[in-house]
Amino acid sequence: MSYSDAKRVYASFGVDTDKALDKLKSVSVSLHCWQGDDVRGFDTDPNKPLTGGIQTTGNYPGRARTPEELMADIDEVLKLVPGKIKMNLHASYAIFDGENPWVDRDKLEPKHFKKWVDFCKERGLGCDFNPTFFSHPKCDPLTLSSPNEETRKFWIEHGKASIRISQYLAEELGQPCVMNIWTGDGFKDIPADRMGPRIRYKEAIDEILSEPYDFKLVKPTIESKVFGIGVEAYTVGSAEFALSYAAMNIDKCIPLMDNGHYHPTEVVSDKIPALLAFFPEIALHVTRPIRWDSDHVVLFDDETKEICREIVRCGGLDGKVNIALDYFDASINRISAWVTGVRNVQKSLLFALLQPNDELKKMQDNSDFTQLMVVQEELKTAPFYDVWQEFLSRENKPSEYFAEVKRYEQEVLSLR
Ligand code: RNT
Ligand code: ZN
Repeated sequence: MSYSDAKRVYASFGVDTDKALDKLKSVSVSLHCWQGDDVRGFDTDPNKPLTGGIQTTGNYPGRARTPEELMADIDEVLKLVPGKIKMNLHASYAIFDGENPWVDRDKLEPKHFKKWVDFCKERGLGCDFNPTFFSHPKCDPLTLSSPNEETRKFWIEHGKASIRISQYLAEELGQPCVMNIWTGDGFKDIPADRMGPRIRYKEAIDEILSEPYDFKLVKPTIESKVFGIGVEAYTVGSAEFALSYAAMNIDKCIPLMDNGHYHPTEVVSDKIPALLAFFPEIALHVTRPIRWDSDHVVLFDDETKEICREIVRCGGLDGKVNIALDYFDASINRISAWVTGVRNVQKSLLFALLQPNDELKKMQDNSDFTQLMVVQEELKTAPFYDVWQEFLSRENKPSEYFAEVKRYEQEVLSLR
């Protein structure tokens, strides 16, 4: 089938494929730098274990070891993904050199991200940011919720430094910077005090957000989690904690949902309209949970499609939903992991944009559930492939990317 045939099929369902393609082009997806080096960063010993309840597994050759290697790998990804991309950095990816020697996380400054700003400017990208509250000797193991004054102070200073860096990124790049606060604070076993750490966490975030910033440019987000590896019994920043914090501070921050951070039968797709009934803006980490792991490569699967359908149906593409990727797989080619995940989010968004959403809503409101089921099922086998191929060709991106991934692996990654 060709694009024009596919266009006709979708038109018979009342869908304009050209309109869908135009919309998809404008949606920005935030690309997580940490897929390229298994979340190691450049500011601490790269051979230390990851802490904070997250883990990468696998030892596929070719991980990026320096800023130069990571940037080269991101360029390779940008060659292979269509659509609008934004960078997403963690503070641990600060770049130190002779002029700007190493400083600890509480002393980070915008200048440590100047090379990233240059990288983004040259490629016309915006940039999101994350303070890094894990994999560091000052995790005791708690950070913002630690009972130790000195530990807490260190991490609060890191949070404030991150606000200043986020403001710098937004100003330099002319696009808002989403700054995500996530800590892996929690306990392996049944705690004696669940309230104390949460009060300290709340007060610590208050202090971080007391650092001046323009809320139109810097969008602090609060990410919740259900449990992590080694912190199975209790997570300080639980769903209720994070959501309540965001709800009580609606003029200062927004909630972030990572779809790997809930109980297995809970779905973020259903939570999107629930939150948008109250919050003008939300943020997402799109990932794929499997059993105990929340960070597998995003696939073109039912829940990713459903998440994107809710984003589209709730008007999320008009500035209400900030979409970021968050996964890390060290067991396969990392470029491929990145590209596959980005493309699958975009495919899911396109799939959602190719639904006759107004018609489907009408069927629901008229209690015409029989037709609703039939039409939704018929649409699953509509010629989606041809519309996706059209998007790639309009964006001048190759349809097939595995051969190029393999070439880069042979010529670049395997030499590391
Ligand atoms: C961890 C959280 C968090 C991290 C990144 C690296 O479970 O999802 O967002 O993955 O900050
Ligand atoms: Zn996340």
